[in-house]
Amino acid sequence: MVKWMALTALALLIVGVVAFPRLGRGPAASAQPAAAAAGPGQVRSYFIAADEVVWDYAPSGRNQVTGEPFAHPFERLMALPGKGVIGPKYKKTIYREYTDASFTTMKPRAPEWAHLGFLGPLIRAEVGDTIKIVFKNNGKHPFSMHPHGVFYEKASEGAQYSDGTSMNRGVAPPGGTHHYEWLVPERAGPTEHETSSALWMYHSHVDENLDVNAGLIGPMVITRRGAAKPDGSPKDVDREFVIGFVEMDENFSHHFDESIALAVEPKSVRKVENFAEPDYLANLKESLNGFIYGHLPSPTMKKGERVRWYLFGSTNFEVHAPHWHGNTVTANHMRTDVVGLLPMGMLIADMVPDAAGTWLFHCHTGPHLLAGMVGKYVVQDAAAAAPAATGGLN
Ligand SMILES: [Cu+2]
Repeated sequence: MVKWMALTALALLIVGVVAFPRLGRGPAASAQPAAAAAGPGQVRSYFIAADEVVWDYAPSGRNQVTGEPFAHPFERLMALPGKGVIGPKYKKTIYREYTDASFTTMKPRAPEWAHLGFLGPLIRAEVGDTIKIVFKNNGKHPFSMHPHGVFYEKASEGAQYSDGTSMNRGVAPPGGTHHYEWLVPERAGPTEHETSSALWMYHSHVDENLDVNAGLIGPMVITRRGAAKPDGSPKDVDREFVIGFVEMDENFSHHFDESIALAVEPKSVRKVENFAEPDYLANLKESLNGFIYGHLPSPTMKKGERVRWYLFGSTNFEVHAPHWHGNTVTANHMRTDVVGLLPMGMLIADMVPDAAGTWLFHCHTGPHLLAGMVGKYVVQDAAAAAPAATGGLN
């Protein structure tokens, strides 16, 4: 009996030694470590294409902050068509959401998300979920979707570089499709000291500068496990806004030549590399989600609501200082009304507005404000009807 028990114990020990590494640590498990990293949450599917568009940074042709025609020479340089400049319209490639893998019907963007502008669709998940994306490249260059924060295998990284293997890491050729699978483990969500949701981004990372300056960038919000409504948004927040302080260097976009062709006098547009020359600056767009000089569809909320602002920067040489007039926020546990964004930096600011009115929201970096990095947000009295669809020019 003792001998049998000893043999059984020995057998269990051997099985344990052999089997245990397969569960989490041995070579056999390395093909799918992600399953253990995420959790038994939902699969959230998205169908996203890279589409070519002509984007207008200032569609009304007027300064929507002053309410006047563009007058200052710098405003005119940035926002009006004319001799030697391209004007407010540029050829771009942006991420757009579709209803299914046929990519025939675009998914309508809800009115309260009109402020996203040229940003890609908001991808949402809760910790424990899996994000699956079918990506269709309708552009003329190879493009990808490279995510920040979430867990991915190489095939879902969206960036090609030498690491000793030759596999495709998630780049779709022109006309091609790629399937991404991103897992959402705890480390993709907020820490216990943060708000109930975390902000990330995704962007194309084939020729990163040219791709992002072409327009391929979008937001992703991950909500703490158990803290999300069915749509993935945090339960403890009434209203969310995503604002990219997006400096688009159109001089370094895939589409610069095509954009020059949109100018009223294409032959008069000079290509220069000196950052300080007006011909260069005219194509350095300091935008909020692709809008300049007050054209951002105004984020609209009610007094007393729990409002979450998700802010991020883009990929050029830039430092932004988002500033709210009229109300304050809590960001990084600090009460403030100015925050800072480094290139591709991400930040969450929570606001419970107590001052009703239409207020400025702008970058406090002087040259950026001059170049049009300014919009407005609206706080309605609590008794007002539901906030109207934000049409932009209010
Ligand atoms: Cu700025």
